[in-house]
Amino acid sequence: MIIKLHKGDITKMSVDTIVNAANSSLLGGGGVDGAIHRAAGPELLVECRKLNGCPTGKAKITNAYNLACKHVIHTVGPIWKGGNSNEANLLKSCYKNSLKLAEAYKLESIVFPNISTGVYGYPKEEAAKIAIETVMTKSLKLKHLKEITFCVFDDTNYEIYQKLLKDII
Ligand code: AR6
Repeated sequence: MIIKLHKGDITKMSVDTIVNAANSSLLGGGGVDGAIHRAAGPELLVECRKLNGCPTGKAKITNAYNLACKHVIHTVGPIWKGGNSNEANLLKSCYKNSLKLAEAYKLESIVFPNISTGVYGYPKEEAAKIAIETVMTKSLKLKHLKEITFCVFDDTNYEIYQKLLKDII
């Protein structure tokens, strides 16, 4: 299993699947969700309309249309409400359910954005710890996935991930 850290735009990544930090309507939005829908083209929204949304912590998969990857896994992160509203478990579930779905589709590579750390306001360091811990724990049991990448977009997340991953290694 290879775990990578990449700084840049997730929509440019040619892997089996990228993960979208969506909202429960799955009908697009701002941030990484908006960027993914813009780059994929309008057919992505047409497919998403048929999915009837997605609860927080769960994940659904679609085609990737004009993107360089093959699939998009849409997951819905929790909105940060101070930490006592099951946010940590829900965020953990986003990573777990996305990996489970990728495995079910026999995918070999997946890229995660920093789910919930933008508009949804999850504290970045806490979110990074959950992301890394969940992926590391789950990765021991995966059959098909060979490469998991954390795609960071802002400098703060880049520094946090660099430090946490270095500490683990
Ligand atoms: N590539 C990689 N990461 C990105 C990109 C990109 N092109 N653009 C932003 N990020 P956010 P959330 C990072 O707000 O907090 C949407 O409107 C960004 O720096 O996109 O889960 C949805 O529809 C941040 O670290 O997602 C929902 O309504 C991370 O992606 C809501 O936002 C997540 O920021 C979801 O909020």
